[in-house]
Amino acid sequence: MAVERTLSIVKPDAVAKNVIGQIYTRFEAAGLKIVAAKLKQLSRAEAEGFYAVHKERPFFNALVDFMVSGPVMIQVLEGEGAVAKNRELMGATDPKKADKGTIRADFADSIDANAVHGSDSAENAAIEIAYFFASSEVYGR
Ligand code: RTP
Ligand code: MG
Repeated sequence: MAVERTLSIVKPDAVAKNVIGQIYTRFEAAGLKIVAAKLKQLSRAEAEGFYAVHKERPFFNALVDFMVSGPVMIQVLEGEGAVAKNRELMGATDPKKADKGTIRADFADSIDANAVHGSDSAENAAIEIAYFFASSEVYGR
């Protein structure tokens, strides 16, 4: 499997719960390397732009409200099959449906406050990484 990169966000609920380190430990234990990271309060415009694919969806305003409710921890993860591996670690969007032992099962409260974001394809990962990081800020291989 190819070494690839994915964009991960620890969302405001998990930052407020003080579990950034516990989530990072899961990435590292799965062989994913953190090659860029920043703690950031998103503006409304930044959150709307990031989730623009969802702008016609009924949950869009609630999603943006939530994403600007506090700082988020944004990172680039690098490793073999990083996109799928991160999605596996995260678990299903709705924590009630997430497998035991996944990040969302263990740290998320609801489908809105669901602890983490992860890119859903290598193509979107490249777009999402460029949305938050200059190439000079990513320290991968
Ligand atoms: P994410 O993009 O945040 O990693 O989550 P995801 O791929 O698992 O889910 P996605 O379909 O991309 O939806 C983005 C975020 O919108 C919220 N959502 N709410 N109320 C709803 O039916 C609903 N559906 C999605 C979730 O917070 C989800 O993470
Ligand atoms: Mg998504």
